[in-house]
Amino acid sequence: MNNFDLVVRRARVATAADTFDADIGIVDGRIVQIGLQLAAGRQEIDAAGRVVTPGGVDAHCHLDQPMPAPIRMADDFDTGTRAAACGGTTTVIPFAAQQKGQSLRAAVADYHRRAEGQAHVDYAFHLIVSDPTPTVLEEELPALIREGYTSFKIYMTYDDLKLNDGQILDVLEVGRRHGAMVMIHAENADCIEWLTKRLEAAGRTAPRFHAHARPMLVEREATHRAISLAELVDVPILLVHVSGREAVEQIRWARAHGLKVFAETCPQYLFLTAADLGIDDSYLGARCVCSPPPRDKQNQAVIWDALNDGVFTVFSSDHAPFRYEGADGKKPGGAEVAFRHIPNGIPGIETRMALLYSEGVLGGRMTLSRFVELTATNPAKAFGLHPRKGTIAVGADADLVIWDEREFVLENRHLHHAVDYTPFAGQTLRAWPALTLARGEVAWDGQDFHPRRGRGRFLACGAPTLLPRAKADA
Ligand code: DUC
Ligand code: ZN
Ligand code: ZN
Repeated sequence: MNNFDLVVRRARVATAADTFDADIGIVDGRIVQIGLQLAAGRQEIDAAGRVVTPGGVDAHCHLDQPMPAPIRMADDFDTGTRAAACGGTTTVIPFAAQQKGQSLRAAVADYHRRAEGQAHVDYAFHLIVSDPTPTVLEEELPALIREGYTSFKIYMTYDDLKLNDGQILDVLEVGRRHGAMVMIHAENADCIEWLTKRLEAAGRTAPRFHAHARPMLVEREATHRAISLAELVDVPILLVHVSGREAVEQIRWARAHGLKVFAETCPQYLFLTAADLGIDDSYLGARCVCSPPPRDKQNQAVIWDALNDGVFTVFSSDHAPFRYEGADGKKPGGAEVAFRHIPNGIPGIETRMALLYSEGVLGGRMTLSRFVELTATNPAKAFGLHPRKGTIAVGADADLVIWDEREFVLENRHLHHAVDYTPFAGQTLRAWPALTLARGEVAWDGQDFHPRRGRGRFLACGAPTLLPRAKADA
């Protein structure tokens, strides 16, 4: 009789702590044994000494998020989680976004309808709080946190989402009282609007001017303000999509003062620069319009250093998928529009893991354990999914990636998202998943995607475990 449904043999297992050689025994989608010379499984996969990491946890991605017409996200839960699986990500955490005037409950119910029965890998939800009414603060948020929505994102920019400082304090207070993780998009909205109007008055509306409207100081100022507001409330925060030196300096300052400030960065700040938004007025630069914008090579180096020395806890894609051609994406209504009207965001859910593995691990910039920590273990801890997700351990879900170390030049035709471009085309990759297992099922075999809508299940999140449990309020 076989003990195991599946045995992954001769794996070079990498966790956030160690790298070691072992076989991995799987029953009912869970890891039940890790050891040498395990008994036979009903199915066997020979990893042949290749590196095996936990499946990635992409803790910041946008899928099928409602947008103002005519704009529409290209990826829904079907295509977005298909792309995730093919790129080695087995858990995604997109956002149930509250519209102003909408109840948070309604936003969550709507988002469940979009996800239900569609996903190929597991998913949890963050909440976006854009309208923190007394009902939201006192009733909806506490109840939703108890039900497994333990993180929310708030914005300091974007007219339809931004909160003022008083509202931010109110939301932070709920985070503190109920032990939730508050993610903050830190850019100063008034500075951006002031700069945008001046650029428009001067006729500077091409995509590349998006970066001129959002210089690093608008991120620095908002980052410092977010840190100060969190200090006032005495609550941990996670600053998302940090782009360069000035925000990194604020985070280092906060840490040096003993503040519990976590930070996330994304591939666009390592692999793109502002030049990708265009060096002339060509509209093609719209493909790389995202916020904060990519900076320059010096700032890329700052982000690499900060990834290694612990400033960053999480590496996410911020996948925000809009088509370039077609009227529902980067050309709203079919027109080449002024930069303020270009939907912000780039696709990256499928390329996140391979970019960091290639340039980080194989490029000699970080250890394999640090790669695992940033792409899987820490995001699982930050959002209360560890140790079920984000590690290779007995009892964890059998979400695994076997890595194939081979060199190729990335093209959009290699990818499985529903976007008509990748901003990372032309990058030389040195690795790609040879196999992705999602709860013990082959989801990607190195050549083909193995679809099963509904394989992905909703995960209720627990409390973040990056820090010791906070003391209860007296
Ligand atoms: N910026 C965001 O804040 N969210 C989605 C994409 C982007 O560029
Ligand atoms: Zn954001
Ligand atoms: Zn985002």
